Amino acid sequence: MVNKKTLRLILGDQLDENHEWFSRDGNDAVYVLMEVRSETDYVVHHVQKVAAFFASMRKFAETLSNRGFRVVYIPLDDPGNRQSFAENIARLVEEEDIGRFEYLEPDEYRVDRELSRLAEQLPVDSACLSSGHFLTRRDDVGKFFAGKKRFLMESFYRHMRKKHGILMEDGKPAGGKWNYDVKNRNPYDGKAPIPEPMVFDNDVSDIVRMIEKSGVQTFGEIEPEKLPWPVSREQSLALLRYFLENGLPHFGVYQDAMSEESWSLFHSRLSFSLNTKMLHPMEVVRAAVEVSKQDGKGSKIGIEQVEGFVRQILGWREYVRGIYWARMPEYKDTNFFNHERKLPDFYWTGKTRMNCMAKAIGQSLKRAYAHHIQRLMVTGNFALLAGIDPDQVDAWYLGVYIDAVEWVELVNTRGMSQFADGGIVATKPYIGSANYIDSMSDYCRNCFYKSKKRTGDRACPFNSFYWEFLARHRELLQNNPRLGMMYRTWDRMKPEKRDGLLEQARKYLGNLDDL
Ligand code: FAD
Ligand code: DLZ
Ligand code: SF4
Repeated sequence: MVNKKTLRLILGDQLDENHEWFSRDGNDAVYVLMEVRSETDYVVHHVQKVAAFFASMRKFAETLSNRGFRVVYIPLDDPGNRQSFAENIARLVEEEDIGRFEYLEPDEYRVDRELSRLAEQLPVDSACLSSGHFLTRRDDVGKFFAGKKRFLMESFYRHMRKKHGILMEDGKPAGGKWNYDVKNRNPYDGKAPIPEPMVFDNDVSDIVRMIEKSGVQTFGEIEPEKLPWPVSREQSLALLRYFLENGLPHFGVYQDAMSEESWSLFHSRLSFSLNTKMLHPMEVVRAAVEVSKQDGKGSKIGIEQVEGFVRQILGWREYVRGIYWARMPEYKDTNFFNHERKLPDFYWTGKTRMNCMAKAIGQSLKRAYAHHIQRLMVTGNFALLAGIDPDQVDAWYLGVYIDAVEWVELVNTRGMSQFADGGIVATKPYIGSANYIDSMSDYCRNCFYKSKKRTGDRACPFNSFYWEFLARHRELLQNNPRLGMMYRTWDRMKPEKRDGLLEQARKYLGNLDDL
């Protein structure tokens, strides 16, 4: 009897050359990658994001073929493409001599359900295998916090440091402290030269033409001959090396800074490589720790820089993924404040007189990238203060960023940024007035609005929004110990001052699109 073949699905965010599926060159399985409308259309994506995923998938397929694996690649415009994972797999199983179907744990709930339903229906054996793409299993975080109302990232992070022996010395945190955040909150002061962002100039004109011809709706800008994002493991490793040399030495100190001088400052821009699995989180963490040990006795990279970076990957990244799997599908519908205002049009155009918003949105549309504090304290802060419907906020974040995949986008947006989960992720809403933005950036000095003004002509909207938000949600928030001081300040204000702030905010809120 002739052995039937095994069909193995590789999703667009599973481009891990070192997975055990590929541990020896060539084997009998048939590997399939597919460009499908179900993935291009579940939200409107930035054109760079679609192009970068497709270019990376094509490159990956080519690498596997060169290593002797049998690869089926279904492009978006293939006439036989049935435009969903399930339907294409069903067709292949029917038409090829397939005896078994295997796939790796998908990272998105939507795809997970689609594939588990498919597996039940296929006429052949199926198996869903662990991907090994993370440092935790899907349910580890849920188990770690079992029975707790709040999921404190810090305790999970310390557990991960100990478990993996990262930045640990004799059972204690290297340098004597777990957390160097206080040293990591500087605005950019010009003391270190900002590295020029490393770009790759990948030519994706064919892909962009195909996307357009197929009628896929996208937004944002692209130079099709010069896609700046890494689309292979080789390019990803080059970006990692560049970051270790140029960004990491100042990563921690400026990680919350924002500046018109640079769109990525000292950030790594490795999120696309990590989320497509072209890089493994542990190799990135270890590389950062290793490089900080070099240079003989006195390391040139301080512990507060490396710890700040390690915390993002070993801590935050694994933590948000765990929350996603612990709380889906309900998490996607959370709306603690019952916010329902429409997302202003300027999120799609960048056209607003608020300089911080124009800069953060403008670079997002142009580059499919903004760094963390722009996402959290500018665009996210504004949406939260203005009471925007979290579904619309989510759709924007899920579409616009090169690294936006739901498991990481949703918890950051709904949870961390919009407090829509009522405080599972954040101990208090991340809100700030112009005072915060002015202290961490140079945006306010070139703004139409006046950062110091709370009411009246050209008063910065963030100022009155801040107080109106606290007043509006007093019942939900006043018992939060981290907000007590703000409510006391509000209560001490003269009634006319409070009324003035509320009136100013309501005036602006009535005409958000005109800001
Ligand atoms: P760096 O600052 O260089 O950090 C290094 C790495 O740490 C990142 O590449 C990323 O893998 C990880 N990391 C850092 N912060 C976080 C975090 N909060 N959660 C998870 N991982 C983190 N990140 C995404 O990967 N995809 C998203 O869709 C996404 N959406 C976000 C939405 C909002 C509202 C907010 C506030 C944050 C979001 N983040 C998201 C987290 C973070 O902003 C990005 O990971 C980061 O900006 C990517 O740029 P970088 O690679 O230069 O990061
Ligand atoms: C983001 C994306 C896009 C736009 N298109 C595809 C695609 O056509 N085929 C594919 O396999 N993956 C794509 N991706 C990434 C997927 O959305 C991601 O692989 C799944 O959501 C699983 O997490
Ligand atoms: Fe943003 Fe207000 Fe500063 Fe203008 S003044 S940049 S709107 S915080």
